Amino acid sequence: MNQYVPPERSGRALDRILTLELVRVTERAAVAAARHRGRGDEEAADRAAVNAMRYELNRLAIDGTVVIGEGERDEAPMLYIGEEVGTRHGPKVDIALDPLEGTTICAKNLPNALAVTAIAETGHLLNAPDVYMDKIAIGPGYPEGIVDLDRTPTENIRALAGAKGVPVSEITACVLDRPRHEKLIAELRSIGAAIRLIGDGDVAGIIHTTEPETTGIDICLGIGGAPEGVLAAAALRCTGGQMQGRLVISTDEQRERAHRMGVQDVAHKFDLSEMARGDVLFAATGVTDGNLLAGVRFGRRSITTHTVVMRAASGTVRWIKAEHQDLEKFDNE
Ligand code: VTB
Repeated sequence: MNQYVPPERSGRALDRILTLELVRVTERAAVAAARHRGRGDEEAADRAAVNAMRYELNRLAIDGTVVIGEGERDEAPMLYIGEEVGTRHGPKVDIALDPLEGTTICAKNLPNALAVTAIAETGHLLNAPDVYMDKIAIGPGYPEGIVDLDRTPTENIRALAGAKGVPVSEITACVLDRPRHEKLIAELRSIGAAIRLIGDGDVAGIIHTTEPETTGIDICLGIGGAPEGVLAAAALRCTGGQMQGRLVISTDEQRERAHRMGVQDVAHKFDLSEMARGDVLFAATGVTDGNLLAGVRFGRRSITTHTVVMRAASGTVRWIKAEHQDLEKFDNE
């Protein structure tokens, strides 16, 4: 007879049922945001997603604390850092969320806006302040340490091309289209790499490195939001892949904020396991159409959503296409 191993000792501390429960959380946020798709109103889209995600999170049987959220308590009315969510009857967990990752892409109805949530055991997600983070990420299947934030973009791309067995010209790097990346973009182009310039949405960009055959993206690099970095790390923790991140601190106020959140060495280079450790659940639902996930479809009789949900302990990745029949219920329940 198999001996029962308590979850704490098996390294599978999160209830596996939560994995599927989490799908509702991102589904509902995505549907709410998608109603504002292409209407040019970023705030309305974000507000709708936040409300919907909070409603559904509070129905989960967890004793949860938001550690990556909509902002600090005084600036975000809902899903702020430190807010307690869930029914309070259940495992103590930390939550990272972005009800609408890519508010601008949603408002413009461009690709890859997502509703995203990750759950981890308490203390197992980096409590990143809302500052920038310099990031580098690649998908699974490469030797450990093949890329490194402390090497130049040229060195990293060459090493990756070597490991993949292709010329540099067959490597595509995903980079946020920002003036701060002018030098990075020029360097990548000078060595012949291709760049996928994205307007927003580097969580999706990093996840896209895990399926290069489908997305065409091999590596994601450059500076984006630190909270988005932790969310992306949670996803890579489930799928495999490598990632490093370093906070970009430019003022004393930011340094103090980082200290307050428990980051003592602000120049520290965080690796994947320092950003997301232990058992982690991650779910993302497409809001707008994207490379890996289709966006929400409003049909005559049902709403269709596409979600990917993953669990680090088992490495399971599930793609869930859901048809929600009862529109009224889905919106007003
Ligand atoms: C990125 C991007 C996000 O923030 O992390 C970005 O992926 C970083 O901030 O979708 P800037 O826009 O200031 O460059 C987002 O755009 C969302 O906030």
